[in-house]
Amino acid sequence: MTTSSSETIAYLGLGSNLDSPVDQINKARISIRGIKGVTELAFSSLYISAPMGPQNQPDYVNAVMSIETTLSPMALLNELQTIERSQGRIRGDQRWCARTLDLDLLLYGDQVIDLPELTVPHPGMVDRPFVLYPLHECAPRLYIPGKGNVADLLEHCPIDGLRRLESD
Ligand code: A4P
Ligand code: MG
Repeated sequence: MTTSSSETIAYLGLGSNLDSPVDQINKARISIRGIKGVTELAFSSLYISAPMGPQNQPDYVNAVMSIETTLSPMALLNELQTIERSQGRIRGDQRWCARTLDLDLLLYGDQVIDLPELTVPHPGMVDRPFVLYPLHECAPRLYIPGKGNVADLLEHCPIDGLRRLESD
């Protein structure tokens, strides 16, 4: 939803499976809150799941954060990549390899973006339990442009071993 004050609601996917993943996610949350032009609206529980893709890597911890932002989608992506780098993210040659931190721009208002560096809604998000479950927690009535309601998508997405981590 784009509001009249040019604030846009966006949804971010956070993931980590290296170097204390829970700490990595919590640290990233604090850094995202610190971006100028970003206000946190909601933060989901943390979830743990087996890796999608190559299996010779640790389990992932994932969460979803909703924000209100005055930044453009590209400016927001740049800020997220700066945070990934600051937390030691190294991009290997292999797709879907282990990482200290992965920050994905899942949704940006109701925009559909198809640029070489940015695809929104994030490709594959509607088939991934580790995205849909935390997203549904943040916004149970959300509509994903061109895809459907998060609640309906969740109903058709097997939970596939995803577990919610108890908060302390
Ligand atoms: N890019 C394009 N669209 C976006 C977007 N909406 N958000 C571009 C963020 N980035 C976007 O990303 C490669 C390029 O995608 C960026 O330079 C950006 O310009 P990357 O983070 O370097 O590569 P990646 O994450 O390895 O690739 P990809 O295809 O984005 O992977 P995903 O979809 O992020 O999946 N298993 C579990 N259980 N949990 C996970 O979180 N994550 C992955 C990675 C694999 N397996 C997983 C999980
Ligand atoms: Mg990614």
